[in-house]
Amino acid sequence: MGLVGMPNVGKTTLFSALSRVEAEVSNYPFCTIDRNQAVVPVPDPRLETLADIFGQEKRTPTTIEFIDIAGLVRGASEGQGLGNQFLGHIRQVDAIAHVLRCFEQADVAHVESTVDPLRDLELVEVELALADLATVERRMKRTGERRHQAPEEYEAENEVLAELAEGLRRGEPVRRAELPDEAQPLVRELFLLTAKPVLWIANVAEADLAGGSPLADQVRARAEAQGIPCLTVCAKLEADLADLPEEEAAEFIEELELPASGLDQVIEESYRLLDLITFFTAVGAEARAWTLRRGGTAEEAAGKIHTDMAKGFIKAEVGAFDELAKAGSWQALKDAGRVRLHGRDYVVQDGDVLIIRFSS
Ligand SMILES: Nc1nc2c(ncn2[C@@H]2O[C@H](COP(=O)(O)OP(=O)(O)OP(=O)(O)O)[C@@H](O)[C@H]2O)c(=O)[nH]1
Ligand SMILES: [Mg+2]
Repeated sequence: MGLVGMPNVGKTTLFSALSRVEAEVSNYPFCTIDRNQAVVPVPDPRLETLADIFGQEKRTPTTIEFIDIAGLVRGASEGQGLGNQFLGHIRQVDAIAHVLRCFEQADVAHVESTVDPLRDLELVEVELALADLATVERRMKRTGERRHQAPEEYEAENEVLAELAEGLRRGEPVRRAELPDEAQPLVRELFLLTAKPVLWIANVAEADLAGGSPLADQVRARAEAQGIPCLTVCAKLEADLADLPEEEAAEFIEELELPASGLDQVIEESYRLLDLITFFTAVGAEARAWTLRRGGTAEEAAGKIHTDMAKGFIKAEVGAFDELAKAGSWQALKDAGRVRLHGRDYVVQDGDVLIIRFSS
């Protein structure tokens, strides 16, 4: 997950809250030069229940990786700011969290002088679209050069590329283009920035968290119209809370009558956006949550745990978490006939508890 946005909108502040480490924060634009990476645990109450059922002390959540990317400015697609380098960083992430500044704070400079999240949103989207357009045009040139060798391939590919280019010239992200299924492999191959799934994060002042913010409302309305997930957080408060011991933070949240942790929302929404599912294991002394792409098989799941498990895969015993929680124990679930034996091609479901049988 990449944190993207204009300079001084609060990306690094949010990132340091996420990573619970102090990344460098300053009120000068471009303080993030190298990208920062953090591996963040994904909160999941099911893991606690599972560990209690199996009587395990050790609980290992699954994780998601966040990358704090430096601010993007007008002209980034042509190399302004630290343009190209950062666009390269965005290219490597699976999904984007676009942070939008909705807080006014006189001593924090805005590179465009005023606080206007919708303008910022469009500005960044246009830069990303222009960067994609350059990618598409380069590819068109290459495709064109092969026109005589493979005319049919050329035609098909050129058609898709032309359509992509047309939308991008209007500043429209590729994710909004209605492309035929045949176009998808090419889109994937091009690693287009605007094809990545995105969520918007309205970063508001602490005072606006409870009272509401007209600027965040603007962002939310736009998000709803475009079907994009949108969250409101106060990055600064999240960073402050992350520094407190857990109990104090919880008291603080209650006192201020804040909604559930904004950070958890960011993590959970990101996980959903990446289209990942969670499966569980509870073997030996450890209950553990694991990540799998939606549609992944039992064999792939085994491979997440250990390559030997995938290689020597025999069968998987599978129980659904909800049924297990109701049954109260694995044995009770078994007695009820709700533990199934599946082969390597079984498509793992979110919440499955797996016991893999394998030969080593
Ligand atoms: N009042 C207020 N200030 C904030 C909030 N979030 C960030 N800031 C301040 O804004 C300034 C910039 O924050 P950063 O997190 O460094 O911004 P950035 O988006 O990483 O900026 P670049 O790395 O330059 O692209 C810092 O002084 C933060 O303390 C917020 O929610 N409320
Ligand atoms: Mg930063």
